[in-house]
Amino acid sequence: MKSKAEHPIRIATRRTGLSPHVIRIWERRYRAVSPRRTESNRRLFSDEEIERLKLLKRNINIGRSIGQIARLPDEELKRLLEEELKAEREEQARWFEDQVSQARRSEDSRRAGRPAAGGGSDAMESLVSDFIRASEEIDDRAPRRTLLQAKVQLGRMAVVEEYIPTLMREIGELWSHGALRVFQEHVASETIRTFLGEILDSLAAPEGAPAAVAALPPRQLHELGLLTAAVAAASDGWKTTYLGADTPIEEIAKAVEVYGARVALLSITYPEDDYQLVEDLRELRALVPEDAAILIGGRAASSYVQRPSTVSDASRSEGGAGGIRLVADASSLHEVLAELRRSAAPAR
Ligand code: B12
Repeated sequence: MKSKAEHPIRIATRRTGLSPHVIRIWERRYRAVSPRRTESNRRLFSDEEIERLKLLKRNINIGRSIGQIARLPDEELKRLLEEELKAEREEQARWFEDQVSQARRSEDSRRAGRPAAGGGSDAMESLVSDFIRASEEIDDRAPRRTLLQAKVQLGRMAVVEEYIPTLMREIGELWSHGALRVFQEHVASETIRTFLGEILDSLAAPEGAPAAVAALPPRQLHELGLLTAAVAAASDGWKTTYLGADTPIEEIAKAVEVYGARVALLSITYPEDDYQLVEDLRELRALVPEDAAILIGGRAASSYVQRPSTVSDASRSEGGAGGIRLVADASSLHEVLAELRRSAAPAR
C-alpha cells in the first residue's frame, strides 16, 4: 500500500541531503518532481517523491546530469544505478587482478635479487597524489576509485589509519593555501566519509560482541577522525554504531543506554575553547552509567580532557578530568579497547 504521508520541504531536505534550493530548481526547471501545494502555496512531498529525490541524487553522484535524468521513471533510475554498481565491481575485479600480477612480478624480482618496484611509503605517497589529482577532475567518482585502489594496494586498516589521515592533512594544506577549492575539499571529504561509512557497515560484529557508540558532540562537524576510530573499534570486534556530527548530549546518552554500550567514542577537532562543551561533557558523564567508558580523541580533545601519562593509565584509571579519557590515535584506541574488554563486566 502506498503511504499517504506528506512532508514539507524541510523534511525532504533532511531526508535527502539536498538543499531546498536544489529541490526547488529540480522541480521548477526540470520537472523532476511535482509536490502538491497547500492553499498557502507551500510544497508537500510524498514519501515516494522523497525516495525519487534520493534516487536522482545518487544518479548525480555517479556522474549523470539532472537534465539527462529528471524525467526518467523511478525504475529506470534504479536500473542506471545497478548498471553503474556492476561496472564498478568489474573495474574493482580487474584492478585486483592487476595488483595480484604486479605483486607476483615484484616477488619474482625480489627472488631474483632485483629491487622490487613501489615500497610501502612510496605507494602511499603516489596514492595520495592520485587522490588529489582525482579531486581536481570533473569526474566526481574519480576520488572514490582511488580509495578503492588504495584499499586493495595497502589493505583496509592501513587505508583507514594511515592513508586517509595523511591524505586529509595534505588536502587541508592545499585548501588553506587556496590551491584546492572549497568544493573540491567537500567532494574529497564526502567521498571519504561515505567510504568509511561503508567499511563500518561491512564490519558485522560477532554474536555477543560488546557495543560502542561513536558521536560528535554538539557543534562538532569534523567527522572523519571519529569515523576512522569507529572503524578501528569495529575491526576489533565491537558492535559500533555511528551517530554522526553535532549530536545532542542527551541523545548520545540515550544511545549508550539503548545499545547497552560499554564505550562512547567522541571526537573534538575545533575550536579549543568552547566553554559550553566543557559543560556538555560533564553532563554526558553524569548521564551515562558509570561502567560505560567515554573515550575522546581529535586534535582539540586535549583542551577539554587532561592527558593521561600512559595508555595503560588511561585504560585503568579514569585518566582525564571528569572521568573522560583522552585517546590520541587508533593504536592507543586498540590498546584501550582491549584493556576494557579484559576488565569488563558481563554485557549490560
Ligand atoms: C575536512 C575538513 C573540514 C570539513 C569536515 C567535513 C567532514 N564531514 O568531516 C568541514 C568543511 C566541515 C570543515 C569545517 C571547518 N573547519 Co575544517 N578541516 C578539515 C580538514 C581539511 C581535514 C580534517 C580531517 O578530516 N582529517 C582527517 C582525519 C582522519 O584526521 P583527524 O581529524 O586529525 O583525526 C585523527 C586524530 O585526531 C584521531 N582522532 C580524531 N577523532 C578521534 C576520536 C577518537 C575516539 C580517537 C581514538 C581518535 C580520534 O584519529 C585521526 C587519525 O589519526 C582539516 C585540515 C587538517 N590538517 O586536519 C581542517 C581543519 C581541522 N579545519 C579547520 C577549521 C578552522 C574549520 C572551520 C572553522 C572552517 C570555517 N571557517 O568554517 C570549520 C569548523 C566546523 C566546526 N564547527 O567544527 C582548522 C582547525 C584549526 C585549528 N585551530 O585547529 C583545520 C586544521 C584547517 C586549517 N589548517 O586551518 N573542515
